Amino acid sequence: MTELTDQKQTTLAAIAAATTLDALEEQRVGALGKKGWVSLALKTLGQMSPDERKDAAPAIQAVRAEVADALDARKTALETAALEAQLASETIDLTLPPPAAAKGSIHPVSQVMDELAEIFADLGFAVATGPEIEDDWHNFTALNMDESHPARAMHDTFYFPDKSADGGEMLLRTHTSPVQIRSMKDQGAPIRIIAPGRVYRSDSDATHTPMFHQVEGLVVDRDIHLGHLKWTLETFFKAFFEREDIVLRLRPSYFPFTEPSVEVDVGYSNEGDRRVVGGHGDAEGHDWMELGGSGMVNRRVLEMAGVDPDEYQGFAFGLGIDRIAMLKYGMNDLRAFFDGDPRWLQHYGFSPFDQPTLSGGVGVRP
Ligand code: FA5
Repeated sequence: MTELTDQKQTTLAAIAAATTLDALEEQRVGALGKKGWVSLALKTLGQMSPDERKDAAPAIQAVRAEVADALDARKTALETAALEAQLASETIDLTLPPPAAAKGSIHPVSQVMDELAEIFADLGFAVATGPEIEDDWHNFTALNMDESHPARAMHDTFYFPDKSADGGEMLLRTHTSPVQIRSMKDQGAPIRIIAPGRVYRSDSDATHTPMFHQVEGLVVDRDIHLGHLKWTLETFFKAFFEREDIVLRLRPSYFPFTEPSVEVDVGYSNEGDRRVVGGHGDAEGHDWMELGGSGMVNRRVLEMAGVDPDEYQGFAFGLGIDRIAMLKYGMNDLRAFFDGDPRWLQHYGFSPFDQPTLSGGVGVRP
């Protein structure tokens, strides 16, 4: 028994002195493991007489319990100390400045759409929208392009495999002009709207992308004529480019939905590799650039949209937003607009605080 007490004292001292879980495990195996001294002592009970066993058994069991309790207590203490040390080493100093991270920016196309809305709102236009997944009737037929019309071939259209509920073709709209039809059907005349948005054509090079942006303009009222169209576009471009020397050229053209139709060109000059709007396109060092199409709304279109063409006339225009953004902010490849390259966005993007306003300026440079 004395031997057992000595072994117990030695083991309890070693447990108290253990500083790692491994050292503690060594003590457990040495005492309570299969060949540990407590286990060996328990095995001696079998050879004892019943009287001897009566005294020895509770004594050995008491030693066993004492050693097991000491192991448990020391294990808990070591684990708590390890956790506290880890927590102390992993503190976060909230007073440190945040690490440098790329900030988001407003895409030039979104910024230009806001500029358009601001300028046209001042001229009394509301902003209208329509679906990008359109049916053949709104995109073509109601715009005076029935199924056999050759002008349909001018738009490289993305069609969907499934037809609409009434059996018509479904497609990605090829221009914003279907919003003219939807707005007139909804609101009737008189009407004054712009409709900015995405359009799709299977077309791609440095100045054409399969998805691009247009803004449609539509004014329908009594006694509207081509002079109103020219004044509106000139007033818009002067405000948009923030310069007075904007010269527009209206070039005779053809669109099935307008009659007469005119293509809108703006005079510009080259400064290095940048095109700068302003001046007469025929002047020395100048040229013309096409910005969009326009014209007087064809009376057949008014009829199809439920407006009486004997009472109302209108003009409409469709401008390429990406093109006017490139011209204003000096990018030279349209494809970069849609690459999502953070360096390009950082350079050409806008801060959310650069809200275009007529009083503060619609052309704040980033
Ligand atoms: C039209 O889309 C007519 N709906 C415009 C219109 C509206 C005419 C109302 C009359 C009345 P057009 O296909 O020319 O027209 O396109 C208009 C403008 O969109 C072009 O002048 C050009 O600035 C821009 N655009 C056309 N195709 C692309 C393209 N693939 N990528 C970028 N911009 C384009």
